[in-house]
Amino acid sequence: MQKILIANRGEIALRIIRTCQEMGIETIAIYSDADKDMPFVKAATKAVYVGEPPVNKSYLQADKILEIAKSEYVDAIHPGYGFLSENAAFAKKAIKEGIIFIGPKPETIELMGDKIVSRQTMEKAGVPVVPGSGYGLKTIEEACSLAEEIGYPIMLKASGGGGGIGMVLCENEQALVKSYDSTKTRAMAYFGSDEVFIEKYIADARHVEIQVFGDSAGNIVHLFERDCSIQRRHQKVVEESPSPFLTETVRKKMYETAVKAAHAVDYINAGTIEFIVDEAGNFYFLEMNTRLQVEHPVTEMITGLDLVKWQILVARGGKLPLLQSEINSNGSAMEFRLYAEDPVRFLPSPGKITSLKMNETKGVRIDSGYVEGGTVTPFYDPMIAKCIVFGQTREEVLSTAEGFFKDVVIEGIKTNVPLFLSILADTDFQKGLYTTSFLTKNLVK
Ligand code: MV4
Repeated sequence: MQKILIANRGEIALRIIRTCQEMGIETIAIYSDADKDMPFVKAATKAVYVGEPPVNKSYLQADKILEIAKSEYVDAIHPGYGFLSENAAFAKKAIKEGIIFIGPKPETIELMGDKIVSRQTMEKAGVPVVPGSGYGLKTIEEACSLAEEIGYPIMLKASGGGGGIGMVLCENEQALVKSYDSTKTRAMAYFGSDEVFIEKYIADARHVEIQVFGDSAGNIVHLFERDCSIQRRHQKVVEESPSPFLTETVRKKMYETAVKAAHAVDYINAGTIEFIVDEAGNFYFLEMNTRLQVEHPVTEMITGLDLVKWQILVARGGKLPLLQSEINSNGSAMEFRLYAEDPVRFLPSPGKITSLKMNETKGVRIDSGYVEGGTVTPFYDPMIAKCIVFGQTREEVLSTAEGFFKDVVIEGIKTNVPLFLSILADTDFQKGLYTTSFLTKNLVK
């Protein structure tokens, strides 16, 4: 593998370029008009114009991107996260052109994209799933009688959804009747399928995911967990590993279950098994993300591994570099997603970053997509950087993070740094006592 096209932008494009440089691999970046001055464009071996700023005219232009890949004679495409990273048709087309797609098999992407089929597959493999219908509902009567059986509150979920999109919480039958048709209509419009199913709603839970990795020889390992319970409107804000909540018994069971889940689909490359964990420590499969995730640096900091390097090694047909017994978790790591946003109203705050001062001191890693003087445009996700803090203990991480964010100076745009400081000052958070309702209950009025 001598040349890789990066079908992405911002911090993740830079992150992939860094590993490629270390491995002596050339990189082709693609960029829209809005991104022509971005650091990732300058960092790549070569950058090729892809289109106008809107995503449908640039980073989602599958055929255009494949044309560029062919004309640049790349060996592989790294899709990053978002955009085309979980688009099975794109992966298929790349492979048909003789280009390696750095990710799992297209069939796996497809299977996991269907939340009913993925649920059924996991259930068959002996992976616990949330009590629910597990098949597409035919009528509102069927939905109501099932919900009655399971017990309210329930969640009505679209089969084509995921990541919190296309799901509605229903506290009672009245709410279910009210949401049923509109959820189906919306599912049809967004995902091209109006199939919906029901699950019991697991309240006050933790959202814990397990990083897994597979190679084409059938080896699969886990790389421990990430607790992603600190979210707002399904937007993750802080992720950490180890999870401060899991007991050693539950933790071990989750690792084993995640590896079993990955084996059930002969998983290749980097993937994440998302679980919801209730107060008693029961955990249930929610979905599998078939890509490198935004929060992968948390895992890199506790394992000392380079997950992008592993992705490339495996995509080349190589074996996983380490056995499970050779992979260790050390210390504690926390990632803060720094957004150009109004911290009070949680709305994007695009604009020119006139000042960007962050000290990458001991215990801090910054994966940034921007430099001072850069502009956050309204066309893409407003995340400007990920601040990953690590140390020997969680206490050390909390103290390093507080010191770090107190010194951050960003001008020209609003950011969510004030939110990080209030999270860090919260005594429940300090004790590791938080669930998916933490932000709305404790901090956001
Ligand atoms: C759930 C759930 C509780 N019960 N499903 C959100 C993201 C997507 N992967 C699935 N998600 C959830 N599914 C059942 N049956 C809780 C979540 C969830 C969540 C829900 C409301 C508010 C914040 C949340 C954060 C993480 C997960």
